[in-house]
Amino acid sequence: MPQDRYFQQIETASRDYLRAVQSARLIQMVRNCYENVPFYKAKFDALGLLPGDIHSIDDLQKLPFTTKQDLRDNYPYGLFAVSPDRLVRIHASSGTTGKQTVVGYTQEDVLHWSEGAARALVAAGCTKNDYVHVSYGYGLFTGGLGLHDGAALLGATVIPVSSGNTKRQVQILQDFHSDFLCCTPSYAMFIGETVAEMGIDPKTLPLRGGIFGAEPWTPNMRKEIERLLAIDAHDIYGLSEIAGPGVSYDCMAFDGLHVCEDYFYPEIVDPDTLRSLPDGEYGELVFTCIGKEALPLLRYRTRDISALTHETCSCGRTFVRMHKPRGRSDDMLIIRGVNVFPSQVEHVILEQGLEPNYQIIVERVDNLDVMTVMVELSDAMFSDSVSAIEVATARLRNAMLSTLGVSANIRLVDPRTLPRSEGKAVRVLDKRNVTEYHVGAKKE
Ligand code: DLL
Repeated sequence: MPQDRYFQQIETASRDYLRAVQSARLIQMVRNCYENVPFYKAKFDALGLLPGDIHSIDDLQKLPFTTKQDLRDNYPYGLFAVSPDRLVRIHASSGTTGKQTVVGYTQEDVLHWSEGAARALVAAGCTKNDYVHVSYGYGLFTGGLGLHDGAALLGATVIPVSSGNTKRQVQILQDFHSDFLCCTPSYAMFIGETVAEMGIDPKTLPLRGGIFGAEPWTPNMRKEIERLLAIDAHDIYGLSEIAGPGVSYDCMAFDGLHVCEDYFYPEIVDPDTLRSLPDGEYGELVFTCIGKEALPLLRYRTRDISALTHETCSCGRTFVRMHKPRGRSDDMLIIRGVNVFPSQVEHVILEQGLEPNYQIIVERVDNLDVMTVMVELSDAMFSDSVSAIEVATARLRNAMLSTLGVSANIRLVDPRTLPRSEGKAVRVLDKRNVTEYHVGAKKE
């Protein structure tokens, strides 16, 4: 019988108990920030705020926000609260331009982060008897080492494959008896397609589940991965500034992601007014680290758009749940004045029975924004008549217009012709200002 939870007592604690833990940790965190990070001392001074003004988690809203720009302005180590002798790890989130965001961890921080990842694995049904195949990239990106350390803490057997060489991944899945696969959802799709290409029946693979995250993915994409790999596909969320994968995770109820709120306290705010929003309302997700030593961020604006619910989940966990992030306030495309999230485009594609292998290209022609959505045909559709493909193109064009409120050129392309990704999928080519970014994470 697999264990229900990694840390039963805290994951099912009463709300009162959780609030007591959160309050005690916040008070300590605020002191750490004020005493050890000149950036926060200056912010507190400007607000006329002292650590002693924070008595409980209810005082959170008195605290200043922190942004990615603040991290960049203090590059690389300016917001760290500990001396180098206490640091045991550095990570960074990659960028296509500009400076990376550099983050650091003490031994204790790595332990808390690993615990988040271990909780995610257990929530997906993983046990210490399982083999965990990690195909997230290892390196400055937190995916590989995050799931690696989480699986090791659980006592499972880690297979640290990293990403790339997809046929070899499939061979390892088969030969090494991998029970759980950890990678981005787009790479899971690619691995699933490769399984099919290699003529392997996915049901013959030992694989039982997958822990997929690092980019937004729709419920339909989950179904597709589950079909391709004959597994349960679980979501895991995180961001390097807070703790890499394991900040939140979904359980067997698949009804939102449980936030490890004993370490990372979430809020939803209106991105324009910064006013706190109640349960159920979508806005920008903000996290305050309440158990972190090296980089104790206060009210960090993630730019991810989500909503919270404090209702107890049917799985019994009491941790607040966040809705699947539906995009970012900064990956939102504005096409002829209309806000478009790449995840909405994906949703429409899947609704039309097409494959979630797509790319969105935005250009400016004669001062007008033009959006082209390229979608790969499945092998079955590829062999359809030209007129059937024309009908599918027209249907998709109409569906895009009615859902997004803006028209898009549709190009259905041959199977396996769009670039595949071993990490986060590059979904958007915005040629208007010549930047290229990932769904879910604008890389600057
Ligand atoms: O992507 C950490 C991670 C690794 C999470 C492996 C899950 C699995 P960053 O590179 O700093 O960290 O990117 C963080 O990715 O703000 C979101 O926009 C996006 N993101 C991460 N997980 C999810 C998810 C890692 N499950 C940024 N769903 C975040 C949607 C996600 N978006």
